[in-house]
Amino acid sequence: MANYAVGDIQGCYKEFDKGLKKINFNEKKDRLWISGDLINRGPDSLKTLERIYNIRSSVNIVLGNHDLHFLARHYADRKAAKNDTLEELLSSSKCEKYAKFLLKQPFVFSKKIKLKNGVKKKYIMVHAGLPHYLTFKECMNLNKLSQEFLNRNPKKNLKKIFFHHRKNNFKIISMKDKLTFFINAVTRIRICDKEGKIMFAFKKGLKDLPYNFVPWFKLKISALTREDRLIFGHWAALNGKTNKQNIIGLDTGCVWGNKLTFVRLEDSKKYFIKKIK
Ligand SMILES: [Mn+2]
Repeated sequence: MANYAVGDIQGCYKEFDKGLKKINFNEKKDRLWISGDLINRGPDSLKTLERIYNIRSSVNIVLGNHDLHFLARHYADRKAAKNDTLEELLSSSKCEKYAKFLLKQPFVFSKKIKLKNGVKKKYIMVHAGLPHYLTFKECMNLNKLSQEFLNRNPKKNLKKIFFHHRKNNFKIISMKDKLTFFINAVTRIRICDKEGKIMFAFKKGLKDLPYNFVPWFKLKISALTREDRLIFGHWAALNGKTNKQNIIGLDTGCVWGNKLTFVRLEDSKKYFIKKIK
């Protein structure tokens, strides 16, 4: 029995399938952690969701910005983005089933795992990252409330999430504002200033950091003790590198022609699947 995590699949079904074979994934015994952005931009979103749905009792998922974008297109008439590859999924007779399935997934997931040496370790999984000032308890509480918020009225609340999704100066007044901000932060954060203020539009690499901004994981993450580990995706330009031993980047830009990364959580062994041309 082992726990494997995989980064942003983004509809790269061939590489995902090859990876499951490479790690010898056994859905009866193993668990697969998927760090969000299951679909979009890549060629096979429908097939990818189909496969994940079929092994759903063996997977832990957190939602990413592309998964939310799909939900907003399905439930909230959100316009297509220029590079969307969601048409096959959106017009499929299974679309509603898969949308309902995604809607039930969390934004933050955490579980303790027994490592090879017998030590138990807490893993936290999130798509993009965590605001540094939130404690673990606050994160899990906001996660629960955010899931309820999203499911209570998907159409209205997805509209609210996307209305504010790139606002750096979004004023948080109500609880709904707080949840909207939390959802956008954990699915989109890359950089922030020393106080934790997020610059949502930034998509480049570490060489292009704006003055006074740092990657979110350079700040002291309150939710994470030195013994815990955090896995995330979203930032392909990092190519998995954080220079922090307990913060593991999984997005290695498969959809952009690089590779898909799997990691076995028990011993941190990594498996790479090169983009199949
Ligand atoms: Mn993403």
